[in-house]
Amino acid sequence: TGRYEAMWERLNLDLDAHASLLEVLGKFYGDIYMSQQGRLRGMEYLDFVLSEIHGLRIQELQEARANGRKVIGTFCVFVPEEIVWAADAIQVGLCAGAEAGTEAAEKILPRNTCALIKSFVGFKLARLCPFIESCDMVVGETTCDGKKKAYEIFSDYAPVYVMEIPQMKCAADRALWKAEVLRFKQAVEDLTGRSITAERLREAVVLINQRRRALQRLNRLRAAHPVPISGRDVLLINQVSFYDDPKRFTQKIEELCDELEDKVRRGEGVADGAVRLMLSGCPMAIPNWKLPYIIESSGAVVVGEESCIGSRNTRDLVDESASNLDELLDAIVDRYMKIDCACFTPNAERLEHIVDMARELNVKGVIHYGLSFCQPYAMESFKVEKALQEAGFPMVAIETDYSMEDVEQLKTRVEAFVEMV
Ligand code: BJ8
Repeated sequence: TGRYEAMWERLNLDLDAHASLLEVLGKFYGDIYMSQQGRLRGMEYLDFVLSEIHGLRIQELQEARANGRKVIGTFCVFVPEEIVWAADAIQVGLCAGAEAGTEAAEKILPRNTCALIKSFVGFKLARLCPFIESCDMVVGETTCDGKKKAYEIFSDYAPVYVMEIPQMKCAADRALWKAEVLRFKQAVEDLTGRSITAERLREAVVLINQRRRALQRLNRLRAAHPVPISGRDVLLINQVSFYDDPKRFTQKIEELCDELEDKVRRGEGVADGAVRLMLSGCPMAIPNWKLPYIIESSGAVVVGEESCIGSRNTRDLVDESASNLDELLDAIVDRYMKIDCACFTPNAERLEHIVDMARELNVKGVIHYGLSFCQPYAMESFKVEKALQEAGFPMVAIETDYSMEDVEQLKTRVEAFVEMV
């Protein structure tokens, strides 16, 4: 880490607190990831990317900025990434999965705010995140009330731009969303000084679709018995997809999938005899690996994530057949309108997707994951449970945050569920 210290100092990080964060993260990663048996060759790339999380990738962003490119940070899969790449800017998903900084966050936010929100505010206030410090624009969105109001506060500390997200899916909502996509396009063009042409937008659509296709392929391979890859490895892959270079990442995941295909052909898997479970609910931002680790230490294996850091972000592609700028923008608008976040009402398609996934992946049960104080997902979990029950899948709802205090308690609940299904 010595060679990056000057860069972190330039980014105004709190060097001591940052050093302890990296130390904790490294230890946590060792326990949860490196301890797995028969690790896939393809995961070496992910190990490398993670070991360089605040190093090499930040250096790349800094170099890009020195060459005049802009960096745009996001917290939600609603932000149309294609627009950002088409303006030759770089999009990074900002992590919000660790407890560090919570104390600072609670000085300007209510304590009963979900951990994800406290985390992104806390990382900024405690000067721990080189990604936020590398951003020329941070995009917020009007999804849940917590985030919506937190961006107002956050805008005192970072260059925040807020997109309005519709709450329903009628024609008027689509029109609102289209207007918002156009307004965002203008904002990105203003920031970068580049105008988005049909040609560049199409290239960006293909670039991001390719990444989604690679992740779809990965998810399909998990339908195999036994499953060829652990759930926590796939979670990490999904998390890294938000901040790694998309082209390089896609190529590495395709290689990993080749390896998995061979494994499936040979009938090899991880966790032989483990109970197949699926996760559904709130996103697990990096480095939030708590629940999958607990599940996979309790005689089960996670074979799917119905989540924004999971299939909700990869399921739908943008139609590539559009021939001009307007059509491409419409295709983008339509693709993002399909997102079935619990912030929508009604949100029946999410229930269908969950049941379909449970069937396709042949799971024994579903664990619904809610972050404490997250109302949209907590409310919706009742409907999810009912839909799953009717389809013959048992579900347990687990609510937690990022602290490690409840690990034993969660383990007991997960073990009881694994035994029951
Ligand atoms: S599209 S899931 S990424 S909003 S956990 S902050 S909902 S109180 S994250 Fe999300 Fe976009 Fe929807 Fe996906 Fe609020 Fe709940 Fe916290 Fe949440």
